[in-house]
Amino acid sequence: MSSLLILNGPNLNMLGVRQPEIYGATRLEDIKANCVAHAEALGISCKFEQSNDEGKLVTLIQDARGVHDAIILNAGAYTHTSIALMDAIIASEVPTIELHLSNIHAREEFRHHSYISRVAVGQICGFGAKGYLLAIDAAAGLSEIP
Ligand code: CA2
Repeated sequence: MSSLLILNGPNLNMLGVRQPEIYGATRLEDIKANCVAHAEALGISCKFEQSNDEGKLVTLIQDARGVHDAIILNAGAYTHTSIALMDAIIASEVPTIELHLSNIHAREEFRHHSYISRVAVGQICGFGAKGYLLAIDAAAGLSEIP
């Protein structure tokens, strides 16, 4: 594991600005800094991106093929709607870890279904901003998973 892509979907640029009771008070810029530092400590280089645009996320996932060893994806609300993101993950052949700040299974029914889960190696949710660091640890250990 030497190169990681961390992708964030729609509205996650609002983190720390609104709804801190659900998503926490940490801003996405701070999460990015913590991720880069944590990955570097593990000897992993890390690219961190956010987009509100489904097509841009699809392109970033496609472009990860042969470039990044793993993707950590918080697809935001596209998690529950996007066959396009699911297909991009399949096409990229890059092992992908699904991530959510909140525990989507304890929330509204419409958040319980994830198109990403069908194609992800695994899912981390409910641990807030700390989940990003847990996901990096999971990515670092991917080669140990049968
Ligand atoms: O828990 C997560 O990480 C989610 O991916 C966040 C998405 C939500 O649609 C998913 O069901 C679960 C929403 C991100 C919106 O983020 C905001 C942050 C601050 C203020 C408003 C929205």
